[in-house]
Amino acid sequence: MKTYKIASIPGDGIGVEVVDAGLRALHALAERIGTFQFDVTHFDWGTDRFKREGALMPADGAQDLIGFDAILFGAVGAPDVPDHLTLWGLRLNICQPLDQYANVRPTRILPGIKSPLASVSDKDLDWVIVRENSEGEYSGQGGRSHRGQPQEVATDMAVFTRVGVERIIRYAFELAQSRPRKLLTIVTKSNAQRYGMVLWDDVAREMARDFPDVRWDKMLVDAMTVRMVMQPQSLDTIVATNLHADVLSDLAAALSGSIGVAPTANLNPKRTTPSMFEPIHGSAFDITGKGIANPVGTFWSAAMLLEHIGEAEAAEQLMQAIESVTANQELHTPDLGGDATTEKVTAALIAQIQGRND
Ligand code: GGG
Repeated sequence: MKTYKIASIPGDGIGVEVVDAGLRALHALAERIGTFQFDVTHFDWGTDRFKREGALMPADGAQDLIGFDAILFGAVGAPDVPDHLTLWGLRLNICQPLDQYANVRPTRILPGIKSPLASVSDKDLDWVIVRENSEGEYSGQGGRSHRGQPQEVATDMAVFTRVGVERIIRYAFELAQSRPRKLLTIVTKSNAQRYGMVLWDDVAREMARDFPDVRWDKMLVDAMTVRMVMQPQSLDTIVATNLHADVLSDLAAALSGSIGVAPTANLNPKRTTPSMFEPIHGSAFDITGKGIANPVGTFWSAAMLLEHIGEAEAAEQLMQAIESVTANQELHTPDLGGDATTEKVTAALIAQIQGRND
């Protein structure tokens, strides 16, 4: 029997609740299939650790994750600690050292879920957003000086390297090529950002020559928000910078019905280090501990994890179970307009995996 080593990092807020649900789903699936199992190691990294020990994770914590087959992450962020400390102290402190440069965010309208766009059906909205995950506005370059003085200055540099841009645009072309429509939209702001974003345009044009079967077009990020809402069926694979895709993928999640169902893979496509899977949503302190967090985003992220480790059939089974759960309105959590609890949804998913539909 094959054993996969999984690092579990629930983090903050509802991350704890949804990662617990996700791990239960993964164990149930492994038991049902019987050819593999999971060896899970839990890491108590997050804001509670920050309050106790002054850091969300150990200084060389990313090194502790080397050797795992994958990481299942929950969420980071707390109401009483500045967000830039928590984000940089945990999530980015893992993604950057492990070079998880491709952040992949599929968006579909799952069965039983209604898009807020009145006339949009599930066939009209089937996207994958590829978020550059290592540089751009999240490079970590910048600073703040002359604090408190009128001439105080603060910068966050948007850094784009040819290596960084080429590898993410190549990844996006390959992904677009693997999907039936072979359609890629490259999002920039190259009218206003005339250096880094023009580099993106140049690389896209050069790279397109290697993918003659992929149709591609370019959009400015502001116009892209309009196209996502007005012509969702005109899009398939989308690639954008770290910041632009962060924003666009939240819009995409909302258009698919709820951010609670949206998944993410932070991939190291070269597989030199483990990749990390997490729901898009954050820690949601307003509902933490109430037992009503939507676990579907984590289940879908777990399906992406299975696909990544080579268990494609198990991933497919998990997606089918997810879709049968979302199809049942009684299993919708409050973010989807229902009153189901995390536990009820998780139990129903596990029953589906086990072939018990009670
Ligand atoms: N599970 C996703 C999460 O915890 N996100 C927190 C957050 O603030 N993310 C910002 C970002 O993705 O750049």
